Amino acid sequence: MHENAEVSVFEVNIRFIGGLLAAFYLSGQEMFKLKAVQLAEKLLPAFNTPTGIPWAIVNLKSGVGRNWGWASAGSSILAEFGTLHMEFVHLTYLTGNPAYYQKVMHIRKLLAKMDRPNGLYPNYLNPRTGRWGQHHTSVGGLGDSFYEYLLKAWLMSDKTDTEARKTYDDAIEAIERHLIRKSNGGLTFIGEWKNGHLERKMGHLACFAGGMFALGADGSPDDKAGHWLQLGAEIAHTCHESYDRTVVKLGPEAFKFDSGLEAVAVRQNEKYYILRPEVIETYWYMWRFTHDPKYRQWGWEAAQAIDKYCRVSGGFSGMKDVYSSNPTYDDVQQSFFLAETLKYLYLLFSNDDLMSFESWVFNTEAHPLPVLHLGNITLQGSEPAQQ
Ligand code: DMJ
Repeated sequence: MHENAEVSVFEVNIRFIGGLLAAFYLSGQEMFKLKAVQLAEKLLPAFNTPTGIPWAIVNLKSGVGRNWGWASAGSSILAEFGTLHMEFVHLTYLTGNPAYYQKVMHIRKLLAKMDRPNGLYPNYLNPRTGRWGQHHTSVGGLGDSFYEYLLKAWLMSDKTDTEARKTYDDAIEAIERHLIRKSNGGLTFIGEWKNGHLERKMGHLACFAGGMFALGADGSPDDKAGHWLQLGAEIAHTCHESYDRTVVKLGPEAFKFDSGLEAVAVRQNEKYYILRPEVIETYWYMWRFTHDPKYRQWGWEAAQAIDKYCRVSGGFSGMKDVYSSNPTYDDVQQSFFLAETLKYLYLLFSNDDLMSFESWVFNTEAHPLPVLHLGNITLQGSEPAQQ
């Protein structure tokens, strides 16, 4: 932990802190809580920026932060600084130290004050100036879990965090208006917004949104629960098509809806599958809310395909081309394969009372955190922030 090494604030939070917190809640062993808190302390220096929007990367020893070289104009990434809320609220809840809660609430307040082009949140925000970078908006990579955490902040608060719910509702309304379209062949997809132009391409990552729309349906304004559940089902269908239209029956990293193409990858470097969970995640949520057996059938197809094409002698591997029956492996078993893909498959074939939605909310890495029944407890606390 005192290594002179740089880490991603987002990755450490969703995988390690989220995983340790879930391990603590599930086992009751203090050691997991202690480790989560020690790790979180190491991330706090990342928030020492002129705006309080954290750097993407922090050095565990020196506390010096920086951003990814590829990010627009030195920006931090929406899906990274916007995916800390659940874990940080739990850290304050468990320790009584208000610092974590204050950090993520500060991010929320700052975002609430900013102008949004067409009501959309760009993926890039400069932590020095507090200005947006390029006006790119995505429900896939670079944007995805920001929207997920707005909804889950509300669910995790036992639906008392109505500010989070309203922010989520406004965000997905703008997304539906500007990013969601139906293809000529009748497939609903979520495109990417780039400087006023809609790119008719959907990433595998964006497939999680089907589950998110279903999870958020109950509690949506204007009696639109049925509408959001239906949209969730349409996204699930489209993402299943992206799997079904391949040779191996596992979907590509990104697929297009353009010039006669429907739900297929075009570029060679978008044809890979790296054991990602989002499509199976959406099947699980859709199953829970509808009990339509097709979701279990689709999940089983994916499980069989993973077993057939991704199993290698040392475990499971990603593959480079889902349109080839002779897979070339990338020789990596991503950590989200166990944390998410297999967990969501397991849950898809389990009863609804296993990790019920009344009691648990899954972080973006599928680590379950309990719903907090705070009653009159205020998280701001009275103790000074420790830094
Ligand atoms: C996971 O690490 C998380 O779900 C993240 O939010 C984005 N997707 C990857 C796995 O594909």
